[in-house]
Amino acid sequence: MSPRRLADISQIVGAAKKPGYDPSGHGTGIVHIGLGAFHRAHQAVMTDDALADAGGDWRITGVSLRSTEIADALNPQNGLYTLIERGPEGTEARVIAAIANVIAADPGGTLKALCDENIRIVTLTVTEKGYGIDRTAGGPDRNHPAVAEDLESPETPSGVLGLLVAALKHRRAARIAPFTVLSCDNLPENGKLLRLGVIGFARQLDADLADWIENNVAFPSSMVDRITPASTDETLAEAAAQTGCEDKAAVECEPFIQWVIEDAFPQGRPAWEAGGALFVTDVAPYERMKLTMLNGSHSMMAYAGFLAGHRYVRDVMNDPALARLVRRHLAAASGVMPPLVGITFADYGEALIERFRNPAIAHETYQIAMDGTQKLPQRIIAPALVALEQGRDVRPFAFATAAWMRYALGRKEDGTAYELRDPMAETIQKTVARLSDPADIYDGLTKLPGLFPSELAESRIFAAPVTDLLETMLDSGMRAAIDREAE
Ligand code: CS2
Repeated sequence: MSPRRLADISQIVGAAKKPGYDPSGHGTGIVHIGLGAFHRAHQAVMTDDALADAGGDWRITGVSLRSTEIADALNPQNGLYTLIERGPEGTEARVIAAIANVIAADPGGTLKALCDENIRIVTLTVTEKGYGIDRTAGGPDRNHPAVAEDLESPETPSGVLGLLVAALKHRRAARIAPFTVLSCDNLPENGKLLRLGVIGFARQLDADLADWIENNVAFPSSMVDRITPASTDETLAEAAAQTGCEDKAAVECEPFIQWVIEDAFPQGRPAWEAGGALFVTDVAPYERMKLTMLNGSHSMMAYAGFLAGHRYVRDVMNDPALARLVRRHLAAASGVMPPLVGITFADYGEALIERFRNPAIAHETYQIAMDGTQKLPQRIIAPALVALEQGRDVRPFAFATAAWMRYALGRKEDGTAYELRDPMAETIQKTVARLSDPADIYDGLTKLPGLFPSELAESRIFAAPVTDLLETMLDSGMRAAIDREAE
């Protein structure tokens, strides 16, 4: 007989830890947009800790803008799901009760939830491409489909900027205090960026509203960190073993968790420090460190590792030549940042190596390779430019760039095609179609809009190693390129 579906804490019969509070005693105070595995392994967990420690009406209404999959999994479970932490020494499970309900593919329902006076914070994990912000100009990106659509019909929005602005407009008119907007995506100064996007979007419609948002709404920045691979059947099987219940929304992650948040919450906030959150006045240096070191080396590993035939990050770390290149990348990345009080970059790098090596985490290189055009600017290109300006070694960044360019060709060395999974996939394909000369590929890809600043792209110091490395990757293969580079 198959086990009963998880729907109530009293059903849990396995080793999984139960929530330290009665969820029915707490109202909702947060709307979270982008209810993927990462949110369930990170902010929802810290909120669960905060509820257990300090109480409050801070449960979460989750929103999935397009897909209904997670709502179909979580709503029948009353928001309960199992978190599986996999460390080198073993696995621990706990049931999280912070999510109260899920709204899916329902813009009207989402707007209503955002207008609810009990909601004091809106958190977001919509990925880099989800915001619709022009990062170079700092404002809404009119070419983003949801932005374009919502500017046409701002009363019935369905995208991030449109929904936030419509909700703030309604709250202002109804004299309900605005919510605080907290971005939790891997973008530099994510709060500032989102603020510019929201105010810029509002300004297209109503200058008074834009001014009011500017003066009344807080957009703290935050740095988030926890390695969270996509859930698999094994995740669900582990959850069933640990809870005695069927759980279709289980997630798995590493034991490490970090959240650094700018403390600007005029309408209050959960006691997230109970889960280990660090509140600071300036998140930017923490964000830069994480994006440049963790995410930068992740992207390098993803492109080079995928093409060298490594399915998981842990396999990359078991490849001695690639592991050397990861260390080299981390060292170069730590060289382009000003010091951060209280943190030794070399120690942070060693800790990252241990995390990447975690044998219990199956994190696919193909998953990390997704959305390269959205990730490269902050992970590889900005650090490369700093290295160039400071006369430092640009080679590690050139290697990562060449690996991405090789990946952008969309076929493995045996000719098998794979999907690029990038919002610019079509443009990339058009750009590289029929190109075989590394210099032409370099030229085409560095001219994609908004990606490579011309100071970097046109510098021989950067262009020469990228095209040389790309040539080796094309002529002799990724394996040879890695081995030669690691010598
Ligand atoms: C990864 C991140 O998929 C990716 O691009 O680099 O999701 C990474 O695992 C997280 O940022 C870790 O906190």
